[in-house]
Amino acid sequence: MLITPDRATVATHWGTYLYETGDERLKPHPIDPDPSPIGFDMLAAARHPVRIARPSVRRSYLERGADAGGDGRGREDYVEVSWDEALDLAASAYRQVISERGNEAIYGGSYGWGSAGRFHHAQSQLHRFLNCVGGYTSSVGTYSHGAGSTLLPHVIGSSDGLSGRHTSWERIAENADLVVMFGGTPWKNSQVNAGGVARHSLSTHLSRFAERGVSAINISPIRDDVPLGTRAEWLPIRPGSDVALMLALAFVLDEEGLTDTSFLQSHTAGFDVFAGYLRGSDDGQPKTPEWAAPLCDIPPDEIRPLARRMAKGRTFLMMAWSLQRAEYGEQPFWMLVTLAAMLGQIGLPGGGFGFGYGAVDGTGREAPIRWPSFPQGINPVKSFIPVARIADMLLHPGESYDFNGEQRRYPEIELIHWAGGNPFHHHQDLGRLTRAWRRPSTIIVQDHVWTATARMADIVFPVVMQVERDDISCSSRDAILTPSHRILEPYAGARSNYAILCGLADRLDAGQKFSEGLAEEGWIRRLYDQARRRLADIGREIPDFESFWAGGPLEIPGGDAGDLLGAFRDDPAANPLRTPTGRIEIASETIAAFRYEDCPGHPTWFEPESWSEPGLALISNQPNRKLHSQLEFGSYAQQGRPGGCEPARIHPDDGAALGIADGATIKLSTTRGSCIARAVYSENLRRGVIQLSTGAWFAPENPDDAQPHCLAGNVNAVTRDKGTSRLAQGSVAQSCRVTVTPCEGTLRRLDVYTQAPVTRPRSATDS
Ligand SMILES: Nc1nc2c(c(=O)[nH]1)N[C@H]1C(S)=C(S)[C@@H](COP(=O)(O)OP(=O)(O)OC[C@H]3O[C@@H](n4cnc5c(=O)[nH]c(N)nc54)[C@H](O)[C@@H]3O)O[C@H]1N2
Ligand SMILES: Nc1nc2c(c(=O)[nH]1)N[C@H]1C(S)=C(S)[C@@H](COP(=O)(O)OP(=O)(O)OC[C@H]3O[C@@H](n4cnc5c(=O)[nH]c(N)nc54)[C@H](O)[C@@H]3O)O[C@H]1N2
Ligand SMILES: [Mo]
Repeated sequence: MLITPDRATVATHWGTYLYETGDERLKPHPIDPDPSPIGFDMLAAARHPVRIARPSVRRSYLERGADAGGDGRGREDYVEVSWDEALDLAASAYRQVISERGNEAIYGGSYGWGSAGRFHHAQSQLHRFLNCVGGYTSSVGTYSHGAGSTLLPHVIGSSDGLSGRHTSWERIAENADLVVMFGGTPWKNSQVNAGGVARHSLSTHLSRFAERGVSAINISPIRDDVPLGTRAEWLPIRPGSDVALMLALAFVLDEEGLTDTSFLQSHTAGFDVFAGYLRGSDDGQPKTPEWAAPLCDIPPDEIRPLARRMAKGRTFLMMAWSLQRAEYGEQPFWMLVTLAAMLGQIGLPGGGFGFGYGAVDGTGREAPIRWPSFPQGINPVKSFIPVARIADMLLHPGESYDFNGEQRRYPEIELIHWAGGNPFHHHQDLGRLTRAWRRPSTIIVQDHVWTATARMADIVFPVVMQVERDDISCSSRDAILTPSHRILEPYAGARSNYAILCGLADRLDAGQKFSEGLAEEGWIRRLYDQARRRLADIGREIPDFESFWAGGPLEIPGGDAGDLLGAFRDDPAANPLRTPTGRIEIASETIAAFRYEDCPGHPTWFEPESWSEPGLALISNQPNRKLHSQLEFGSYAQQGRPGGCEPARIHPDDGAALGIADGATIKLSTTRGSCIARAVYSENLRRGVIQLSTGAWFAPENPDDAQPHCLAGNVNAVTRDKGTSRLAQGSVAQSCRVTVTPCEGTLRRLDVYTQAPVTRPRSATDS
């Protein structure tokens, strides 16, 4: 076993922390100029009563196996069993499904963030195991930017500028005059990055903007989407209407001759097709500022000067990922690229566009090498779904649906295995997911705590937390490699994902294939050595594993991707884009040929269907005090829930009109379900919206309700489950309106954060 040094580091998705022997809390690591408080209480969290202590099986599943059916999920209690018993039960379910239905009947998408670490990455562990036993139905895309990552390859030939190869913050800060931020760059979101954060840097970048006098404009329903200390102008736009505003900006550029026509001619395709729509020769409606104003709630006399300002100097257009997590979510991204193309600064230093600058820390940084990761192997099964279509798949097996030009069929799923995600936190319309989830015959979940998803499983395997295992951390685009040390013994009977899957693979005759005969330490050393060799290949030396392990974060100077599409700008003939025309496709013949009425061949304004629902527009953005639902039971997240309720921000004028006082308990309802929250008055929100972030644990008052009422405030009790369009089928989490009413009576005590649903521990063994 690896030895933990006296000054240990813990490298998480929310930052790198320091632990010295005897400490009760983690401390910020000196390398980090702007640490996140999310991680300080991780040691206490690791000893919390909602930890899963031992393998547990839903009562009727233990009695009758897969014949028990799924109706008892979410309604029954759990019985603790030995590791051998639990693994044997899971292995026999696997054998039965594989022999009777084939591997396609296993859903292993297992979407979710899990924990940081190149080796213990839960999803990679599960995927490798599944590939070793014949494969599985997988998922493609993300909840983060499923619409964007499907659309952008049609428009610019890749997803550059979305999840990597961004123009760096430094280039923008040094060259731009004006930065327009659709959806802002919230500090709360830049606390995290998948795989780890060594140095949080949003604050540093924004102070450089201030020093150079770069103007920033925050176009968002929420003022503090740009940190309040930043000198940013605020245009409080109506949510879901950014395409209308951008069309009006484009209209002014076109009308006033401010468009870079030579860039459009040399680097883009289809502007004339789009211009017919913009000018109204197609549909009789020119997209003027007067047309857009009632849609986006920004007056024409603010839209016109903004278009002129954009054309005057070096302008960078940023857009948050959340804008595409909405009905017709492909359109704002396509329109942003179009607007940037009309300004003609794409590829110039600090000009052009990019997505997600505030979504996570580290946007615009590039790794020196491709960091090694735990190898998943190859999935022999070709069946997949767009990730956010899970409930559709379970409710409509065999039915056809459209996706990115293909007509596909949903597979029939008999077994679901999840490790490192919490679909009963993350999916929309959880009442619908509950009905869907009761269909398969076996559900296996690995987690460290009794999440809503664990409480909806048949077989539950307890997993060690990050502070209970060793690993190496680094986000895939960062340049700082950090040891993450084990500082606590595993809780009760918990095991690592690796140990659990080794046990299962052994029982399915795939043990050697899965482990290659290596113990955990062997894999960690192997991954480090791979990194060391890849770095040596580019002339960079790093110490041997022992010195790395005893030391702290290791910084290898990384790179900078240059300006997004810079090479293409310099010479489009020599560096064409991977689109059919080799150019930026303002209109796409490929997409037009799909004939999707909800995603035609050029950027188009659609009024969201959700606008016809009653109530306030709901913004279910990312939470400030946690990463999604993780550590929600811990003290830092719970301190953000005074009175046991998740805060929902609302403008005082809306509160007064609805008879809701500041601090009152409220109910948010739709036809799909409802949830409880506490009203918090704020003038940092535009009127007509309410903000309830994600992350509360799903705690339906009655598991039999078709429209669940969530007592903990999980916003997905009310949201809509539908695809962005037939093109990308992404999540539309942000398109929802809710009726808000005062909530009378006393609140029922919530036990999801304090109690395990295990009522009759059998003489449990930790073996
Ligand atoms: N309404 C609404 N819904 C949304 C969004 C929104 O904007 N609005 N955003 C969406 C987005 S972008 C995302 S990415 C999703 C996030 O959704 P998820 O990624 O599913 O959320 P997490 O809470 O991070 O879930 C991770 C789970 O893995 C567990 N875990 C952590 N480490 C390990 C490990 O090592 N092994 C195992 N086995 N388990 C581990 C944690 O305890 C937790 O239960 O939510 C989506 N849902
Ligand atoms: N602390 C913390 N940070 C996180 C996460 C977390 O759970 N906790 N999750 C991480 C993950 S998985 C992801 S994918 C990223 C997501 O990153 P984003 O998708 O950018 O995050 P959101 O918080 O959903 O949205 C950012 C802001 O967009 C604004 N917005 C919403 N709708 C509209 C609109 O129609 N128009 C305009 N102009 N603005 C709008 C909202 O005011 C919101 O605060 O965040 C990551 N960062
Ligand atoms: Mo995400």
